Amino acid sequence: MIDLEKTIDKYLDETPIYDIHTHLYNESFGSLLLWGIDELLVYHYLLAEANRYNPMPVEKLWAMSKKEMAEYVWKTVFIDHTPISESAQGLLTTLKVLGCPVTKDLPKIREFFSSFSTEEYIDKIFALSNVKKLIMTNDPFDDVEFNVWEKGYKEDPRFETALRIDALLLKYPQIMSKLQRWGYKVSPMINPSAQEEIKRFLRDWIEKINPVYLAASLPPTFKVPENSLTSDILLKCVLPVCEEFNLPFGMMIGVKKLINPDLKLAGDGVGRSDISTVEYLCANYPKNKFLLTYLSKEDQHSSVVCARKFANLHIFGCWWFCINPVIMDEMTRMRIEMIGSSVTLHHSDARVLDQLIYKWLHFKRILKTILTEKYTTLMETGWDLTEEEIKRDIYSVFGGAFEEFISR
Ligand code: FIX
Ligand code: ZN
Repeated sequence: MIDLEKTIDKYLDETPIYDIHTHLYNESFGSLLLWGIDELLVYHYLLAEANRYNPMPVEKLWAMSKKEMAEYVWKTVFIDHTPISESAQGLLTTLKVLGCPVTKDLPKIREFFSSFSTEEYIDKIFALSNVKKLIMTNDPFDDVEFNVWEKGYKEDPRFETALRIDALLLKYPQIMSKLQRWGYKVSPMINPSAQEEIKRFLRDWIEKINPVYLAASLPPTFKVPENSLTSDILLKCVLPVCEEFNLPFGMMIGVKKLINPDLKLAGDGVGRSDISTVEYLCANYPKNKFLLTYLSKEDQHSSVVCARKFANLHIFGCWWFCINPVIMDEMTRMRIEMIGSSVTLHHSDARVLDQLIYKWLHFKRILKTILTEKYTTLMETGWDLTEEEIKRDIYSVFGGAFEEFISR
């Protein structure tokens, strides 16, 4: 008879994690790689929370230096109020695991971070979070990133790539001139020759950055098929190339961009989506593979039902407004109860390297309770559950199922 709690603790702690969606960058991307206390403090989740407690005129907010903005968030969220929100607690969890003094004295915290080089800090975070590798978000239409790919990219096997095509799908008229400047003979209408050029662009970037998948963040209104540029580009260009390279297309659905534009990155909202588009894609494009995560809590159940119907659909993560214990608990239970371990239960979506620590540790706390319950009822049937099977399950939901899905 295994010691259930000890075994679950062991493998939650020891199982290397494959973090399949982040906004992190390896060291060759320079200033795009964010780490340290000031970056942690100005994270857009915390900035939005500070703005609620102590709203600032928008011109004053964005005139602040990063150091000033960090001090505004620190004072507002951590000193003038109790840091009980998930993002605030997450920052403190990270400090604790790093061995940094968890003090109300911000200069003392800053002193701790000043003692690391970027290279040694990257190694430290991977070791402490037990993330074995992560997937970046690589957007060819971002000028800073484009220049790195042109001039300075150096591979670090811990940082894999994903080709992010939001602009191609959602802002084609605005980025068409860029494609033309790069030598792709595209036109306003997605006619057969434009389709070929868009496919050539996708093939060129797949060859250049070797992505694990293509992906886009999509609005709640995302619908295919429909008479739209998005639908035409997706169905006539993206999916054929994804099939050609056996790459999944990742859909992150439910973002209402800039419902409060004054908050910039912190200004996005959430909306309910319609699962019928995902059902249509999975059913009508059986040779394509799809990844899916919904932003709305209310859409989680339909995504699990859809995943149960289609083996070419892999659902993942507790995304953004779902990365809160109350929602992570509900959606993780739904997933395990309906599709077992054929799912990637979490991703960090980290924008600041240090966040890998708390985004995973806080999720593991939830998963420990759920797995203990599920294995207890399983063993009560008389099933002879082994330590190896628990190890296998945790490996699966921490990226193993994803690796199997992409290797098909
Ligand atoms: O589209 C995305 O990948 C989102 O995750 C981001 O846009 C969002 O700002 C974020 O970082 C959420 O965690
Ligand atoms: Zn993201």
